[in-house]
Amino acid sequence: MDKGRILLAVTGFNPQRWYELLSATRKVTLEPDGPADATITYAVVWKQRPNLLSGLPNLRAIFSIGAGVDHIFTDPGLPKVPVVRVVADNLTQYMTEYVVWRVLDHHRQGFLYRAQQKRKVWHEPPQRPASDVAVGIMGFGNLGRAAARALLALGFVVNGWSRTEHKMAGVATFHGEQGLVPFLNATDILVVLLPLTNATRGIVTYRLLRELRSRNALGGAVLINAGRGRLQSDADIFRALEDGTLKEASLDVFEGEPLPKTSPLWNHPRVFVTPHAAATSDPNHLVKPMLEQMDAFERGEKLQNVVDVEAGY
Ligand code: NDP
Ligand code: OXD
Repeated sequence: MDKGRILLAVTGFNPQRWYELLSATRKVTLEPDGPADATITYAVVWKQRPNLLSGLPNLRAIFSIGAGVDHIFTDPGLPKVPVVRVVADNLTQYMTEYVVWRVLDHHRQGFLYRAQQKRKVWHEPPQRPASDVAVGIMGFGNLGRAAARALLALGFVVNGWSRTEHKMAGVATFHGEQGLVPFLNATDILVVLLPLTNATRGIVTYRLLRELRSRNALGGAVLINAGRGRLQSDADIFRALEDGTLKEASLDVFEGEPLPKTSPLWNHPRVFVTPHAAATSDPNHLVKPMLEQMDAFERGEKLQNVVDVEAGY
């Protein structure tokens, strides 16, 4: 089998580096040569333009530039070929760093100290051990489990919630609808690492946040969302912060991105905002395994990390 040509279909950022690296071993096209371009075998995509891929007669697989694939499934004309997502040490490491960074900042009272520094206040509040704080990871997949291992090593109590049952030494695991409330009731810091699917859209509501343990060592419940913005209601989070349901939040993702300048979350004194930057997809680390997968596929091997289209992740 010849080396198949790649269509690189990206919106929202400049794909130049992806183009250069993918071109190292294969021919790469940025725009198909007409709707039925027969030269294209693979598509490497991030939020591709709708219907761009429909009708490419020789398309064999779609490679997501990210771990999430919701940006692909919004395409009404998505062809029925395997969709491969990113599972890579580099991306997992970035996400673990983000989760540990944000959990430690909330745990070690970063918001309080930054406010004190502004006012030149020299005051040491009481400290508490990590073992008094339970971090609940909602979405106990590749990224959630890696974050759990790092948090366990720091001494936190760790809970995990997933769709199907998982076991991990040292972690209290919960699954399915029946496991959700018990999981939340045992959690002080909620870390959301779910994919966006029909089953998870809008799951982080005010009602859900009310189930977190707020009489706790931290003095309130904390939300960290690095999954997807449309898992949450921004308005519900604001409400929860205002009435004390939430003490603080770290938000990397939002219902609408970029976060509108009018959003009250930007200036909230107990919210830490990052611009969907928890774990960047770095072509310097991700292109090589993508090209290797294409080579292996052409040798007759099975594609790895193929998404379950029914489940949506
Ligand atoms: P995985 O597919 O490995 O894990 C997803 C987890 O969510 C699994 O544990 C899965 O359960 C669980 N899950 C899915 N649907 C449900 C449901 N209906 N109810 C309960 N649990 C559910 O994905 P990753 O860990 O690799 O990535 C997670 C998400 O992180 C991505 O989809 C993406 O949206 C986001 N992300 C964000 C980034 C950022 O920069 N902000 C960067 C990278 C990823 P089960 O184990 O039973 O299948
Ligand atoms: C991803 C992302 O899904 O960056 O990888 O959001």
